[in-house]
Amino acid sequence: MSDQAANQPRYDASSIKVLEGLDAVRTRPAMYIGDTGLKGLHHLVWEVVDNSVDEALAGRASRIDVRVHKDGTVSIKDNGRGIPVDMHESGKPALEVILTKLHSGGKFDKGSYKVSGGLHGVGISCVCALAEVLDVEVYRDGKIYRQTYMKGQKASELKVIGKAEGTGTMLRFKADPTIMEATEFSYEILRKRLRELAYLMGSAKLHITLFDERTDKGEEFLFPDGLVEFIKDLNTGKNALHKEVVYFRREMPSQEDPDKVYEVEIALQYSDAYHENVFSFVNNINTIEGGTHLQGFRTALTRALNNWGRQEKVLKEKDPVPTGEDFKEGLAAVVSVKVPDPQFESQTKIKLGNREVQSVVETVVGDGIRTYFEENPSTARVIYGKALDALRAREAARKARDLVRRKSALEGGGLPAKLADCQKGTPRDEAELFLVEGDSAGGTAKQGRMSHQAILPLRGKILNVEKAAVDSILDHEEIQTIVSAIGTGFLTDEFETDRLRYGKIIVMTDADVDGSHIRTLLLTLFYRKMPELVMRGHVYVAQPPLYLVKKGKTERYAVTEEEKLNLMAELGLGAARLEHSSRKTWHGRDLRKLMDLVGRLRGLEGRLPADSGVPFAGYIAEATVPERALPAYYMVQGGKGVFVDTEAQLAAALEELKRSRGRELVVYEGPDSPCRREQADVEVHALHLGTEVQALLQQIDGAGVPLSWTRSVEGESWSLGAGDSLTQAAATLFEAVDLIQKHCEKDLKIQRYKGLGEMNPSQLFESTMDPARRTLKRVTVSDMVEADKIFTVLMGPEVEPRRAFIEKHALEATNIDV
Ligand code: 0RA
Repeated sequence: MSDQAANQPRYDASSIKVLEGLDAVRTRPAMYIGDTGLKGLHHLVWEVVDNSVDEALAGRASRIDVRVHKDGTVSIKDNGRGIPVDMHESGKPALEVILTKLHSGGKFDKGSYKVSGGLHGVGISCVCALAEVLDVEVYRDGKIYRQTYMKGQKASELKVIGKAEGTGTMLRFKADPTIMEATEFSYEILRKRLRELAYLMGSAKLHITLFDERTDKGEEFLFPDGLVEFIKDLNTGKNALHKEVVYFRREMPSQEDPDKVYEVEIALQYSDAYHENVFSFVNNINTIEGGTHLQGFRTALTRALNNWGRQEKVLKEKDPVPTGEDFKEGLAAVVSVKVPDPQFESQTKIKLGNREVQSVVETVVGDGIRTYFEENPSTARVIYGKALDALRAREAARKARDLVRRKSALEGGGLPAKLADCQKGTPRDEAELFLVEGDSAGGTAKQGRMSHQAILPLRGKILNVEKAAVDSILDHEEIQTIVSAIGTGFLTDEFETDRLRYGKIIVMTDADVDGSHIRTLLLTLFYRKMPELVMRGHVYVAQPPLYLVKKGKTERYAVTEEEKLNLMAELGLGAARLEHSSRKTWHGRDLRKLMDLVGRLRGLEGRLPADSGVPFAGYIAEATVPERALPAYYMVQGGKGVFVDTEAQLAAALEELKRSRGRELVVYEGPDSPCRREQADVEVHALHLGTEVQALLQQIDGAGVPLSWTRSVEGESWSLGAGDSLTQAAATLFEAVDLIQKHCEKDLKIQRYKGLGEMNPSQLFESTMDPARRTLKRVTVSDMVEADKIFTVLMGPEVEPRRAFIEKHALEATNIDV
């Protein structure tokens, strides 16, 4: 980034007005971008991307390249028309108006078919307002234009900096940390949305790429078949009932206002799965709560299918008619609509409210399905057959359930014999049900529990509901037991929240492969057959400890590896004392804090450029006193490395070297360099950790360490020991911390638990069940697409994708479900 401080903005009357506009964004960021956390941060990216998408929708752009840079900036580059740079009537370049004026619609409105936004659509000026630095490049008229802004004000004039081949826009920015709580972009968040966009924009053939320089990871998203590919992706690993994805798209003018045009795009395919998987979008935004468009789709689908059934006499006069519920089984569908003036129902704006959209979608889907079935009768036949099966299974299930109810009414109470219920009269919200792996751990839990806690021991693995039909699920004894203990009944249409008997349902399994399998099976049951339980946050996973750390009479549990290390420090430190030759000493909590800071500082070593050979201790020793500013570059020449503080100094050093060589230099700048390292005259490594390291150094200084600690200084030393006696000496703080770590491990007893069964009742209670001491993980379904994919791959019929998935995610596999 250049020119950052070069030109201070001029304040004439008009620019003051502009500033007022963007000031509003800076004082109330949440009003414009939702929040200042991760969501808001990425909202800034979507704001820019939406503009590029608009160019693509107008048929003027075919690529969007998103890149997260090492310096924490993100850049979005497209090959659209480029933001106009000519003079606006205000006497400023149009670009400047667009970047500094809130909602600079009007003159710059890009015509009738701007459909993106709705949720986004606050304008790129908001991005400019909330960026510490924003660089913009416009490629237009054969020239490259460039300008820099800081916190919403221009920091340089618009300049031509070179010749351009095509047209387009590149915006690169860093969020302003004085306003935004989150400033680090997440690859996963970017990936998920860009992929979705590429599917939704498929028919416009938009090519999207994402690259993350921090990890050298990148992906391309190009789905010319759009929603059809989206559906194929959703159905990976499932057995499709018909080969071709049903697809149609239509534009419909509004009845009231013929200038308003709606666009409806639908893709669907049935598989032999037992659940549905439906996604809906309005103007490319995922409406997770659905709305009128989805309602229209469901109504029309049910009606069109039953009309076909009657017409073809597959459905006889007196037969029971399949309902919407029956047509859901095995359905994967994407409903994407473009609405010129979307109205969203709730605050969170994820449910479409426009009434007229329902009838528009009904018409399009009704016509579309009818035509499709006329042309593809065999597809209609299998889909209808599947719905009839679902109907019969539902009937059979109802009869079976009635039987079970009658039976349990006869037997009294109706609660399973294995259930050790909580005390009568416990308020429901306080009541907890533990589903425990194995009879033996179940027994232990029963002995250790409190009166508001119920225990249901489970024997072995429950049925995989992903693969089973409704009647066999109902026949499964273990599932019957679980469902009747919970009280609600199951299978969406039979589910009654009011009959829920516990506020928390807690899955408690061993921390091993079997345990994780049993946990996944249980969560599949809840997620698929009683999704309300998950949505309403009633389902939890217990966190049994992996370790017991003991010192003398003190016993503490650790759920994770990291917790174990912290505990070892905490308990092991005991009377340990660290002393500097200046007589300053640290012990107890102060010592722990110092060790933690030094540990975190060391953790940063691994994030220096891998091939740079920068000596970490040497880098730290360069820190200035007292600001702790750090050099920005490491330059290696003839095998000798030197640190260089600033870009200007680097330029001077390179210039000097060039003069002495009498020719252009070959410079190696890391693995992406065009030249081979061995051929280079000089290596230049940019060090990006400056601010992070600086912050830690300052915190360590703040812990009272003499400022000289970053270097080893003659006559200064560290010593450590316990109580009064100091027994060991170290030359540097790093060395001293190593020695203390070793000291901590003495006198500690560490026990590793292989399962719940290895604990006695009081251990199990205090580590895992006691509300005052335990940690529980609430199960959420934050990403339905990913969650569904994982469930399908892990639980579905196909072996090969499962094997590949497990290999790829060997380490995460135990945590995917929570
Ligand atoms: C205003 C008018 C025109 C295009 C744009 C803005 C525009 C903005 C962004 C932001 C990122 N990429 C963008 N691409 C274009 C219309 C330009 C014309 O009519 O020539």
